[in-house]
Amino acid sequence: MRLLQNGHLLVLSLGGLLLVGCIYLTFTFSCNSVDLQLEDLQWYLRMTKRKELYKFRDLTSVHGFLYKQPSLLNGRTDVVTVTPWLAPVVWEDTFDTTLIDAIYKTQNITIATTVFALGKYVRFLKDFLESAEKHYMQGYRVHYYIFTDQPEAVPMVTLGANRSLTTLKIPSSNRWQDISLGRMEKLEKLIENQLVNEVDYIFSLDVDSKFYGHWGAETLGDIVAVIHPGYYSTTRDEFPYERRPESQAYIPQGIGDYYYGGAVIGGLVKEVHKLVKTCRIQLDVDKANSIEAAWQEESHLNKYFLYNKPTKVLSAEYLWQDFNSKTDDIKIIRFSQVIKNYDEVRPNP
Ligand code: UD2
Repeated sequence: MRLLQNGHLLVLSLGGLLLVGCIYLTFTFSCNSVDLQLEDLQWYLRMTKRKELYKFRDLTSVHGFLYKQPSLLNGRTDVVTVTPWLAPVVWEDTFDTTLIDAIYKTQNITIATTVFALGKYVRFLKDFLESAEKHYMQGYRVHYYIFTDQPEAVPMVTLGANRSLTTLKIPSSNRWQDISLGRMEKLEKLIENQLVNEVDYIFSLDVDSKFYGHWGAETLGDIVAVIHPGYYSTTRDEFPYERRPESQAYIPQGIGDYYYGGAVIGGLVKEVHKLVKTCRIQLDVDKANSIEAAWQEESHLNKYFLYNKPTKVLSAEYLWQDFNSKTDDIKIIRFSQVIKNYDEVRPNP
């Protein structure tokens, strides 16, 4: 009798375990099918295979390398060099290029650099590329990806050692807003289809711009934003964030850190993928609701960075505008938007 009771108990326990297991599996699979699409899963597996991705977070320095002693008492006092969430804000005199290079050059990294040059914007490519070859990531492996509707118009610019260029043909649009907005989706696909296995970092840059000074590995970080030069001394309520609650880019008055420019997005390929995918999804929702954010993808970018703080912030030295005169706190202009006749270069007003 006692044996029979023990047997029942055993059967009941096993049955219970089986039931719990089934419930767990059903729950897990149904959750996955909602939250984790198959493509996300495949993407995750591909990324985790790249274990070396995480080595970039180690800032290993070379033994015996000599450089100027860093000070804890003397430094820039005219500008803020760290955000309230402790991400560095990169200004001249906040970093030592020789030390930065000693750290990053041992990492054997490749930096993808994407630009879009559609319609009349192909005219900006020559100055962009020639100036990049003088100032941008010198000594590092750089692969430019040029998205254009006119591959034949991509200028022949002599590239330095370890620098390469791929032209990717895409259709243009008769609305400049769509060109600017469409960059998120194109970057998402490029990263997924190609860059994930080929490069370590990526920068997406506006083509109607030129490099005037050093832009190096001090700009590398997990996820990197740039301060928009037009708003670095204004209050958050003056930022041109999207203010309509109907848009996915909505940021109410009274909140916000900085106003970031859409002309520069950078970071580890995995982190930039997360950013562009999130923004693309939000843009799709807005499109379905027939709403376009005030500053297109820049508005969505600002929303993203409000809730996913950048790990490095580039000061306005890294995104100036040629029509602005230099201010005292900007000791060097490194990258700047050239003056353009909007009515003449854009396909629509
Ligand atoms: C701002 C942003 C820009 C983007 C835009 C969104 C800065 C300095 N600039 O500049 O990054 O967020 O607002 O409204 O932060 N393009 C073409 N062909 C065209 C039109 C655009 O290739 O006919 C590409 C090109 O790479 C260009 C980029 O889209 O650099 C942004 O367009 P824009 O420079 O005309 O935008 P803008 O000046 O309003």
